[in-house]
Amino acid sequence: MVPVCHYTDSWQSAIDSIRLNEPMVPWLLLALAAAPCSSPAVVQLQGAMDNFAYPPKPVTLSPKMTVFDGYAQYEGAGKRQYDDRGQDKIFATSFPLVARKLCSAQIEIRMRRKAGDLSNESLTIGFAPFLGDDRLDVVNPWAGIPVDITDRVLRLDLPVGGINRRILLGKAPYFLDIFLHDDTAVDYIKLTVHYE
Ligand SMILES: [Ca+2]
Ligand SMILES: [Ca+2]
Repeated sequence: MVPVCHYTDSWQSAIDSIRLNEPMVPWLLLALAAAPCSSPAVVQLQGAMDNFAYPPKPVTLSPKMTVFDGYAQYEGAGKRQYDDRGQDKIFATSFPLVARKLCSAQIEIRMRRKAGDLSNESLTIGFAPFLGDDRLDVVNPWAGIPVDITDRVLRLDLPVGGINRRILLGKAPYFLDIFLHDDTAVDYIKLTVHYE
């Protein structure tokens, strides 16, 4: 017989007592960790898979991404949309999430840089303004890529424990925020998740 896990009053009150800025206790980290994924993939695609074709396609910005200092300080033309080429343009977008426990999450980003650019680019993924545990991942998407390679598809598996913590314990609305600084054009981004 398959055991069934029910929330109990004590379990729920324990969750209610935890605030997002407090250290996580080991049993809660375990509860939020990924389980084996057998459910169908749920895919969100932003932009269009059209090889950076003009015109630019709109990004989606969460309320917190919109006011994030690192983004808000850039004026109109300094903000990049999908398929928006050129240098020194900040890119940001957000994917809406539902409050349902995930067992896997992956993003796929097709990106392009100027030939020969020795990039110090920075890709940040998490929950704006990306403080503490809300910064799930920070990478240089061009690290280790030869300078004559201008296009690549980056796939990243995201830490689902950190996402579950936000969407199950935090306050709505829930968005996964993506922030890219600042010489990389983005063709599209695909977010693929599996729910438990
Ligand atoms: Ca730059
Ligand atoms: Ca595109």
